[in-house]
Amino acid sequence: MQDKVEVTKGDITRMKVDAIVNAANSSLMGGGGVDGAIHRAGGPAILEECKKIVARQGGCKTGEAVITTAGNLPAKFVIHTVGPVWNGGNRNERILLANAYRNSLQLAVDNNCKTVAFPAISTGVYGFPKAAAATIAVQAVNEFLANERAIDKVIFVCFDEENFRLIQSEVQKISS
Ligand code: AR6
Repeated sequence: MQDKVEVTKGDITRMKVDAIVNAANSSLMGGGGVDGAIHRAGGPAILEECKKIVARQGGCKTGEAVITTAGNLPAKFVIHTVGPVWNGGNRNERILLANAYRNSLQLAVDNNCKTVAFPAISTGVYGFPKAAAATIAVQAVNEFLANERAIDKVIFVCFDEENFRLIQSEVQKISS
């Protein structure tokens, strides 16, 4: 599995993969951070599809995921997932974060995506401690890949040095 997991530093909007994952919020109406960057770079087609999803199912719950076009981005799809807001750790945050990774990957499989790029979900505005988030993210992805062979590559795209270091160290653990 570990040979299917990569860590890189940079801007997820530039990734030429089947699907990039967006750290969205339940409204699916855009926001700051990576969400803002994806909508800005991808153009209005993404928000248009998000609005249709909202009309159909009323947004996206924490830990769940939805898929749209990637608009002008080099990726084919954007998978919007909602990570938990960190509230001290006793509000099911860890499970919900793992669910966000798992449900995003399942949606990727359901849409024939073989290469998927993730940002460090919940580690920005939502305040999830980065070290704990890195452990959960790599574990959830690794477990998923152990049971599902349809995914060829998962890339963690880290915007900051701290996440890059933490996630790389977690990936090294599963490789040793
Ligand atoms: N590429 C990759 N990673 C990025 C990029 C980028 N272009 N820009 C930021 N990051 P955040 P959250 C990293 O706050 O904590 C939004 O307003 C960033 O360094 O984007 O899940 C949504 O609408 C951080 O490590 O997402 C929600 O309301 C990581 O992406 C809320 O923020 C996640 O930070 C979601 O909060």
